[in-house]
Amino acid sequence: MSNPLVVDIHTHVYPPAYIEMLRARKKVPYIHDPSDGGPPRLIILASDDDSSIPVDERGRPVDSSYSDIKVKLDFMQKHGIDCSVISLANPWLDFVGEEQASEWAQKINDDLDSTCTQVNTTVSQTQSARLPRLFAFGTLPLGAPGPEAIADELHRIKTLRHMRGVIMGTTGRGHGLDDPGLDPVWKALEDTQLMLFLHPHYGLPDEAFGGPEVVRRYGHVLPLALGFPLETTIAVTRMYLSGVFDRFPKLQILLAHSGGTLPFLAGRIESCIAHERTFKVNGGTVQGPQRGIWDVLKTNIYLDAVVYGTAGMKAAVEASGGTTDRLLFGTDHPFFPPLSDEDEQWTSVVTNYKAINKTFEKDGDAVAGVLGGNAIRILNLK
Ligand code: 5CU
Repeated sequence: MSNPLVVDIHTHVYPPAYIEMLRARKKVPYIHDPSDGGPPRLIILASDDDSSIPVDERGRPVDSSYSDIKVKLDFMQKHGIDCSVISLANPWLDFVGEEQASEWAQKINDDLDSTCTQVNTTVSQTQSARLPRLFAFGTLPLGAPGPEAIADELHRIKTLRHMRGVIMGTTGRGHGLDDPGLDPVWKALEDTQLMLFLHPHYGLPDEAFGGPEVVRRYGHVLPLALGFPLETTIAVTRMYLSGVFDRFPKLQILLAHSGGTLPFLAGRIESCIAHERTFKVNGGTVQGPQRGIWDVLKTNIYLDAVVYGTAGMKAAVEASGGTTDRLLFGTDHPFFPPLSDEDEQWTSVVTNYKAINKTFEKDGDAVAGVLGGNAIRILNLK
């Protein structure tokens, strides 16, 4: 089989204007420029802003790979990636207040769309590309005064040429994804048929890991390896429990990091619901979800293949109803760069390539689908 097309659907950017907004801030999320002229520090997670650590050493270094699209294109070339669906990185516009949320969302979305136009036009003029190089997931003004403004931006995003969906965190408008106030947003997502890329940022409270001292001891391992996937699992489970998928059966949701732990826990969630049957909402009793969780997984959920191992990959396929058609390759660039400066392929990316090849080694069509064919079909990347 000829080389399959490779599409990266999990790859982030901070456009330069967003970087400057973070640089102007002094509380999380912010960028700090060390006084010794060392690389700027990205302090976005609550656990990054640890007052027992000098501010010059907090968080992680942030270099041009976060904001310069040329660096992303070099990364794509080095890793054999034909096309990337870029999205704003966390924490998106979650912290932007109601006066400015819509303005910032429009600015970021227009900026991403025009970056795609510029790159795709240049590439098509100079090289024989097998696919346009870039598409994008937009961002939402979740802090806007009402959900209607979010729905309006979704309808506007739908008109932008390279937008194929939107990325969103797990808190919604601040009350979680079972908030009935989000119904206009779910409706707009259904109406536009834009993909919702659901991505974690907040993790779990330090206490879940044994307190701040324990979190500090192990750097980013506990928040990123465990906090992020559990956050996603909790968010989508709350959506499911509150009947969002009953009310909006046409939602299309791509879950980051292969659904967190949802593929593994779906059976347990189903069993616990069967033993509870009804829930208490606003002092009354309501029925639990009408649709089964396996049906939702097969109909409404897509999973990225950013899971770094065959066990997670197999769980993702199993949870998708035994098909590889809903699994999509991603890199998480620019997060998880190599620790050394060597000019080599990133271990984080190579590990995911290997996991895909090893899991589906006897099935070339499955490999081709997961690497790019599924994304091209599902997101219409032509
Ligand atoms: O693992 C990831 O996706 C990420 C991410 O997106 N943002 C971040 O701060 N760390 C890891």
